[in-house]
Amino acid sequence: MLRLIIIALSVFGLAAPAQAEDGYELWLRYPPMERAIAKPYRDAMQRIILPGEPSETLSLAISELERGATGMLDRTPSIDEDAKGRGNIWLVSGSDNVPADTGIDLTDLAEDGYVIRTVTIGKTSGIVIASKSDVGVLYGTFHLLRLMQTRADITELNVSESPSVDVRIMNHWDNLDRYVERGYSGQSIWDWHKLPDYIDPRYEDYARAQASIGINGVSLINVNSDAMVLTPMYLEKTAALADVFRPYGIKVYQTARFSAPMEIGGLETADPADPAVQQWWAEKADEIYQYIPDFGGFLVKANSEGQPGPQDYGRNHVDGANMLADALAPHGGIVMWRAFVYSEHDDEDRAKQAYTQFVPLDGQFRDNVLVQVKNGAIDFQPREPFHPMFGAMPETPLMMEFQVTKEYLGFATHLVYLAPLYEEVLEADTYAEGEGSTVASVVDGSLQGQSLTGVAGVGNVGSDRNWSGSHFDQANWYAFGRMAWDLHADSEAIADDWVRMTFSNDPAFVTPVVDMMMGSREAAVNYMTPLGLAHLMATGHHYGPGPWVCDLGRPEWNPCYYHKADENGIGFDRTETGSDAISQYAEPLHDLYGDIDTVPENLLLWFHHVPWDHEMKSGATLWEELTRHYTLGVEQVADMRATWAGLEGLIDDGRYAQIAAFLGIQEKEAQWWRDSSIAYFQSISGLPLPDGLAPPEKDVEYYKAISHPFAPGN
Ligand code: BDP
Repeated sequence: MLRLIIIALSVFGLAAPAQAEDGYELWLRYPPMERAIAKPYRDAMQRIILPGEPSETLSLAISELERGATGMLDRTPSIDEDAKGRGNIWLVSGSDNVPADTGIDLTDLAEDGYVIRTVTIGKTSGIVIASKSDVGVLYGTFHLLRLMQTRADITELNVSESPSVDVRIMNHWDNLDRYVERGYSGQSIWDWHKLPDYIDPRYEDYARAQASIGINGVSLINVNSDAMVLTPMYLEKTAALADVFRPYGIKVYQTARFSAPMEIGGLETADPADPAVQQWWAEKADEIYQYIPDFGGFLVKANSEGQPGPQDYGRNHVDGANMLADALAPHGGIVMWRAFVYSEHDDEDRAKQAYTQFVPLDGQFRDNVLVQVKNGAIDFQPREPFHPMFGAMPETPLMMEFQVTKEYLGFATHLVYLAPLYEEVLEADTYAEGEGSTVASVVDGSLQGQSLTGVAGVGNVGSDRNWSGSHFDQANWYAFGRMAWDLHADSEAIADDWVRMTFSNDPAFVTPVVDMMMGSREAAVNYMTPLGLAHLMATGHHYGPGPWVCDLGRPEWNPCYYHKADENGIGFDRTETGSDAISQYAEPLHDLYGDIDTVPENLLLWFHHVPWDHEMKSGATLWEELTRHYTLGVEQVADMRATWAGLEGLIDDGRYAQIAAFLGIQEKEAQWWRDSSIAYFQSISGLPLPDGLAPPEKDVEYYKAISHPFAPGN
């Protein structure tokens, strides 16, 4: 019987293998291992030991091991109740089932943590993958396979892993009509029209990929939400997706439109203080849990960019979040209330508004509310200082929101590996409780003692065959999961794993590609927004440069608002003489950022309006340095392209060629960014170009006239 279930799962439970090397298999390809090194891996994979009937989740772990072993080693391990000799892999779920005499103690592990250990039990030996839960065993299985995929030594394993945070969620910004806001990889993968009756096999492949990196939550639609998703018709569809995801340890969440009681409930108000509104949400929650007993909860964008919210009724974020939290609490659900708020009716520096609104509310949110904060105070820019809310709300759990889709970083075609950006933010010291108060320690609750914790990533998954719109953007999805699991994970080590799993273990390929990835984010900063500049992208779609845009109705939608270039200098004065945003940072950052001589140069223009002739650390003037950074960014992309050209033949031609073409686009666009930015800022500074610097190809009017009305994702 057991065997039958497993065979059935292997044959029918997963989608048919994709065509060769089109990116569909992501980092889970399992190509044949080089014969010369396969022996220890083959020896280790003889038998899977699992007493009794496996749960659905454990069956997935077994299928995955089979798939990995068959692909990499051309051997299918047998499945047994009892171990024999060497080469056993014990799958152990639950502390009570840990084999005696292994010394394995699961007590200190998180529920979904795991250990992987090489053991000898009597006359048998092999590898134990043990967790308190089935999904922990599945995570451990993926970890073991990763070690094999990356050719790690698996003869003396002693791995112990617990995730940094509880909720590790991908936020989809997908609309019900399948258009993906800020999506560059095709349509939404959720085919709402055909749900619940047709379950696209891709849903399961998606869940498998997410589980392989420890993701345990998915919010399905756009934060600019549609109340319809809470109607019975859509709850039934959502439930069908939840059923697919459940065995993979993934819960579904939905975005909750604050005005839903009016739009689909027939009420005249959505005022959170109104008992009828409270009752409507409580009943809605009851209804949702009838469809989806393990529904995760709501993600809410309220009173931001025109979305409805409690402030429409003179209430605040606490009133809104707590009402929804109360509705979900009896069912164990949570609210992720977004702090991405700013208003055109507020004259305060946009970078200050979220802190101003939220920090006074510290301590007032219910226990099942997470406040979800973007990594920076403006909006997913190539570089921003960490959001000053981190550390400033000791009584409130703050959830990190990263963007995985590259809205402001060149869409799908630019190779920009984002893990160094995530790492920079997570490792930043807030000084909230003295030195060493990193953002990571705020987010994981260790600094200020929050018990509910989470990390969200705005996803880049779509209907494109390669899921992410480009092969290298898969790395951002992958790295997001790995870093949500381990907030201290090393971005370079993740890149190394990803390259090996996705392409090849050949050092002649791995080393240069990892180097290229590691430098790629800084290259993008250089050719787009160097030295602390931000938000200079063209209007609306954010594709390409638009630093000259100054006339939009809402001031904070204009790039001019952010760079404030004039004949004297450039940059946003956020010191006491300006918006005083520096006062939102703890000491010594307040002073460090506030002083033009001590602020890190890569944030200079974020915090200061700086004269063009200001002397930089290099001895050059700001103007010279700015133009050099733009130029350097283009050179860095040209280097990436040259590196890639030298790798032809080391991987399959199909992926090689697409990446080569995309790097060509990136170089062209980096040049466009550089030339247009220099041309525009020169028209303001009136300064000559530094000696030896190539002038922009065209004049500024040429660049201003470029328009892309159909750029994607808008
Ligand atoms: C901005 C996007 C916009 C989102 C918004 C958000 O341009 O499409 O709706 O963030 O996070 O970056 O709510």
